[in-house]
Amino acid sequence: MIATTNISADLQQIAEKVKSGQRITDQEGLLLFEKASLGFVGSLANEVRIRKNGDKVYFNRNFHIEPTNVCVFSCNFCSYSKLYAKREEGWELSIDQMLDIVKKYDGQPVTEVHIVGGVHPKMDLQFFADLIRAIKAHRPDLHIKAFTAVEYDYMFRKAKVTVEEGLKFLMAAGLNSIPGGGAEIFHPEIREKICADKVDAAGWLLIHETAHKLGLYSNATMLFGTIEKYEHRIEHMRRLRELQDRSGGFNTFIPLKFRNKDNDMSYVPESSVVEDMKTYAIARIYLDNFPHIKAYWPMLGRQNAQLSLSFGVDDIDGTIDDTTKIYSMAGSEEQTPSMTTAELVTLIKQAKRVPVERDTLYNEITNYALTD
Ligand code: V47
Ligand code: SF4
Repeated sequence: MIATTNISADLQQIAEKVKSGQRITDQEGLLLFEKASLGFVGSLANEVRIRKNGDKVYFNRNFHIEPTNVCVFSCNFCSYSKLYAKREEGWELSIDQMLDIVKKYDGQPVTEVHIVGGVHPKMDLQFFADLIRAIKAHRPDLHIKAFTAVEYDYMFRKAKVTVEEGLKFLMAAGLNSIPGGGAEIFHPEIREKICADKVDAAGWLLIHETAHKLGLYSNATMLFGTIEKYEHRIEHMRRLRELQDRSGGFNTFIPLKFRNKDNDMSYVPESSVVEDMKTYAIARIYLDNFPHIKAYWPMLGRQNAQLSLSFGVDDIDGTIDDTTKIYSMAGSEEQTPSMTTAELVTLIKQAKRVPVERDTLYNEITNYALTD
């Protein structure tokens, strides 16, 4: 229950709207960022979370493959990519090497492989279709969530195919869904300053909308805490909310906190925990048509991921394993991001929530064994 003394009439009005299940406006979202306390937005986000997901906190068992960290783009916030010209510092895996990673999980109850990496000029549409086919041939039941809109934009343009043709080609090979990366901040002024040379907002949104039309689900991210203002975060979420109204194809929204180690934006201080939790909470309140809000624990750290469960989050991603480098290279506390299912379950139970293993599409998996 929110204490209604000492808060402005405007904030009270927002609280009443949210409690009665009404959508808030951009202006109201902005007011929450600018004027509301953490406790205020936290309580409201909690109400929305309970309405949508009860006390369930979802997790899955997945592993990552990062085909390369060589990238033709040069996003200023990225600690991970090595420019093509300096690729002696980078890695690039062959299909056989990536298949060997998949084989490491033979006999283990993982349900998803998440494939994402830099944009390598030699890894093309055909290469990735062959990779997907090879993985499916080895393990048909594994859900393949692969490639960000940034990677798709590059590989489809290079192959001279439309987004629809490219996605259909990869779906025929076995692609199952699309992760949310590459969205960053949609506003052109910010995009120009933090990731000028990769796909723009319209291109990112077109790829996700086309995927949804073809029956693929996807996620959406927002990189926050660089140089954007609150109005840019709201605008970003508005464009996602509008697309979701049209397509209904987004599963999860994932706010990603900027980490500042070893990149061209190291001069920008990292956001505070209060700011992080407020962002999760306002995302939960504003994005009324997104079923889930995910805290990606390898980036946030496991303790703050646990805390985020009180600020609208109902999903803390998966068990992952130590091949995920994009955050450890950017300074996350989690230098070897790996948690067993038992550790994840304990983390959720300590927050007095109910752990639920899910597959990528949020089908619940019952009777999970806590032995791994
Ligand atoms: O788009 C890069 C981000 C994203 C930094 O869909 C950084 O389930 C913070 O999208 N500080 C890729 N963030 C990862 C991603 C993702 C992760 C987990 C789950 C899902 C999903 C998607 O990583 C990039 C960019 O926004 N990123 N560098 C950095 N220094
Ligand atoms: Fe390349 Fe992605 Fe890093 Fe940008 S964020 S430089 S697209 S790997």
